Amino acid sequence: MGLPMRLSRYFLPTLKEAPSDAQIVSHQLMLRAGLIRQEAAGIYAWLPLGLRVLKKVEQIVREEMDRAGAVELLMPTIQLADLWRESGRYEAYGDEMLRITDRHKRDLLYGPTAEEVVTDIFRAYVKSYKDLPLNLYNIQWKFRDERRPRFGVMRGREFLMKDAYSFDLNEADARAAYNRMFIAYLNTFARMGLKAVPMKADTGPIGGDLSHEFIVLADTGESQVFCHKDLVEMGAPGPDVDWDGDLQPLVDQRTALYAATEEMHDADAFAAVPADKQLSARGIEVGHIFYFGEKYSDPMKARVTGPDGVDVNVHMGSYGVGVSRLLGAIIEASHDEGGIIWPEAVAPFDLALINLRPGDEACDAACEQAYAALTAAGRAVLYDDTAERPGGKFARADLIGLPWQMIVGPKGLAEGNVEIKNRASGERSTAPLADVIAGLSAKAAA
Ligand code: 5CA
Repeated sequence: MGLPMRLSRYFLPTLKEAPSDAQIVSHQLMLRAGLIRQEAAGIYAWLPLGLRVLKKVEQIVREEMDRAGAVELLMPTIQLADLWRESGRYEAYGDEMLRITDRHKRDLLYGPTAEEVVTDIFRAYVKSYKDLPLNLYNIQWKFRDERRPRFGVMRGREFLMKDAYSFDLNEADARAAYNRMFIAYLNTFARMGLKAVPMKADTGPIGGDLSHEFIVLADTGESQVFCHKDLVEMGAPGPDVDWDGDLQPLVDQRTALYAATEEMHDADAFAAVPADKQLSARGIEVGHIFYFGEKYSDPMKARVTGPDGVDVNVHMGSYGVGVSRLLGAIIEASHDEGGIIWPEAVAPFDLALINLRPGDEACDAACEQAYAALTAAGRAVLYDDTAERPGGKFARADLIGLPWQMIVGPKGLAEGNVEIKNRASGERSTAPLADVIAGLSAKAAA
């Protein structure tokens, strides 16, 4: 659902050709379809169509976090260097951190992640084990001064991340929190039409000893992936899991199957996977979860009083999703020669309504009728009422990849018919206007 739009009044600057420095198909298509514009290396403006998709992806992430019991807040992009000195990460983080000085010569930084800030908020308010478990998340812009920003939003310098942080009394509870996020991630990516496989991972500068990456399989991915085919086919548990029950069996089911990236690869273990179940592919990391225990709570003194009256460090985990990167990943996984094929759940509009002859009384009347009726039925319609020639309209509709196209022209209308095309399958059919409106309206209700 969402506001409908007349293309003549919209801002959709599509390009015939992508700039030559766009190397991968998702980057090319995001530029050509008018989703983003590069303002500086790794820094993008989100154009109206891109923003609509970004918000939809963000909303799916939000809903699955909420379902898993996490609580949303919003932390600032600009953080105090002193907090990072407390955790010991200020020097260690290195050149990827964008450091800023304010007019009082105070050291600030643009947050690359928010473990320190969230721990500071936690310790200010939470003093008792009775307030645990707690999982706080936000969806906020991050900045990492990547050495090689590339592939558009895939490896940006400024990017949108969902980051969640769990606080628990002990390791067993923290592991239950970790498992909740693990399952929530499987559900999140499946809702976007993606096959994301969990892989045991390195913890890097975030720290800790338990970590999984979630990797979307795509030929242009930066990670080399070795995994068991069944892991890819298994799908997500769905919304009906018992969030307060023991999720360990569901997690074990997946982690029992071999999966690794190039860095963590164990060739002998992979060789033990039956030959017809071996999958060597490439992939894109869209999420990364970490359990790191007391790594931040100890130096930053995030403590609660336990049931026995003794103060203890809380056990923490952090859970990231690359929200802006997901747009690139979805396009890598879903496109053809004509352009993007948005999965329905994240499409910027539900359908393109294409008027082949604006100014023709019958065409205009039919389009206005469809526009009003479908909007009333909850469908988000992008109405192409521009003066462009039919060929250009068809190419643009394919490029921007809305799930349906409804094509209204004088010939068909003379017999009371319009054409409907499914972007993904390419299937076309012709039917009376009223039937097509009813059919598309029913899809919204379903
Ligand atoms: N603090 C932890 C978890 S909240 C953290 O920062 N993890 S991370 O470094 O793995 O980042 C989380 C996710 O953000 C990654 O899985 C990836 O999908 C996305 N991400 C990381 N760096 C970039 C980047 N330069 N451009 C786009 N997305 C990125």
